Amino acid sequence: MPSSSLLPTDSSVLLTTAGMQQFKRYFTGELDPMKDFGSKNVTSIQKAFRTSDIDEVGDETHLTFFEMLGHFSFGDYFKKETINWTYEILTEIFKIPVDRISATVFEGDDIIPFDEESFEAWSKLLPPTQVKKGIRTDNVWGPTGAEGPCGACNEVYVDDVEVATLVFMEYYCHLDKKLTKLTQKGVDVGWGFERIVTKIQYKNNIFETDLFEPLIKILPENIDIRVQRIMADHARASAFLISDGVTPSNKDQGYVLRRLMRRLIVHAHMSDVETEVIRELLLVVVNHYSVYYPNLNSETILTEFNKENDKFQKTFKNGLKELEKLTTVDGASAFKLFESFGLPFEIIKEVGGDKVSTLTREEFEAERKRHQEISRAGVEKKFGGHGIKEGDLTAENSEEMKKVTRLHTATHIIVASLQKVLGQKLPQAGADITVERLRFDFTFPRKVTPKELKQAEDIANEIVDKDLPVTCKEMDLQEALDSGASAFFKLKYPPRVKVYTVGDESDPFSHELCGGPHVTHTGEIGHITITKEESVSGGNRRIRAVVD
Ligand code: ALA
Repeated sequence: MPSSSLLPTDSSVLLTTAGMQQFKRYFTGELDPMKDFGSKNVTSIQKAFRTSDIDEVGDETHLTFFEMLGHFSFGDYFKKETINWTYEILTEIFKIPVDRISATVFEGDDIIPFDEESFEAWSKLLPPTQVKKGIRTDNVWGPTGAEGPCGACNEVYVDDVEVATLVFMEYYCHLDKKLTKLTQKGVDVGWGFERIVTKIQYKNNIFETDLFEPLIKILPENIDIRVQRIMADHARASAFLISDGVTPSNKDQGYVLRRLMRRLIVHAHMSDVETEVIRELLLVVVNHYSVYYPNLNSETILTEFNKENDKFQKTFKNGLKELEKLTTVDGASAFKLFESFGLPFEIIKEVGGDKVSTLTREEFEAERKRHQEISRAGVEKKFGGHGIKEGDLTAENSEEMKKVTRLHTATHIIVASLQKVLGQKLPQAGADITVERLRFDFTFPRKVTPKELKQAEDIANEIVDKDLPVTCKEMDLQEALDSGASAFFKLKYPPRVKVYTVGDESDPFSHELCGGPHVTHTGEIGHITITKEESVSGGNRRIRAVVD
């Protein structure tokens, strides 16, 4: 199976962090792998991004963006096979001596029992000192802060580097952390590609492999090794994020990308490296990887980088000066440096020396959140001085209100249809509805082909024909986001929000935060026709459609 986008369709996570995410519903049995793949076993090489590792980047094994080699069983092979194959590939294919291999298995607790089967399987292959029992935090794998399939796992090490995790899916972990048994057993294996390459190529660390060598080579040798690694990692990660449709912003995925790019810019400045070198790094990433990832687009990547660079160059040097003047930096003053000069937390922490020794990421993020809430409260929606208004819509009279309401629900349905056709979440960047037509913008790196538009239009009309219910629930913002509702990129939301669902709530066709109003059944919309797809500024695409 091809890698899914770094922007997941499953909105319970910000970015794709593991190979299993695109297969969640095959593990739960909701979808049938025989029907969709002709097999109960699939493999993939998945693009993955872990914000949680950002502070570790610079050491010998951690990255933000990495490739995960995965193989998966949905109700087919299980522990013994997986463990034997893992051993076989390590020793026979990768030629790694047995004495350098070790594994950990779950010791058991009052919820999930000791993983005896794995323990025995490994004990047949490795000497007793190389098979260890581990605690829940290391040897049970499942979704963090979300729901999904989970189970006991084995960690596999070469020397003291973890190269693979073998997850044996047996439970579903609910939002309240309760576990229920899955109807079938599954396997989710993930290998850290860069780490195993390090071992196969007899290198000391990931940055010495041929995956990173072309990037490190561009950087002057006299720069601090940690900085070289951060720059190589962040350039690679930025190129991949941009190509999957992320643009820098102060929110969500855009906030992650912005920090990576700004850290690149400040490090280049402090190490006396020309900004041009960052562009070169980005281009090398494209050259190196585009055979495998043809959506890497040097033009889009450079355009986004240049825009961010132009903005940030104007402010960051003053920010650094300001930081110099401070004697101690706490969450509030660090946030001020971000707000006024754009300095990301990572940079403040890196260049602040003693004055930031007590500053924590949590403190900074808490301050950022507090400010977002204040500015949200200050936002006032402005409506025209005439006509009627309801929720997000305005119209001259009630007849027109009915029409714009149909167009409004059609917008949600077209967005969801397009996401299905393009196989990824499309960050939305604005919408405008008049009595004649609907129009909305979204971030996507290329033109949507006429064929794809037609497919989306067909899906949308199928949804209309099915006359599905459209329901609305009011809830707390966080609860809404946790329930997987899509949110508009640039809008600021109040603490209580409405979520509109098209279709059955247990498996909604569309699930969006929105002020309404909407039709109550999709059949009321009438036939949907997409009339135009075009490019607008900032890497965004724009779609117009009519209903009749
Ligand atoms: N899903 C497992 C991981 O991400 C393989 O480590």
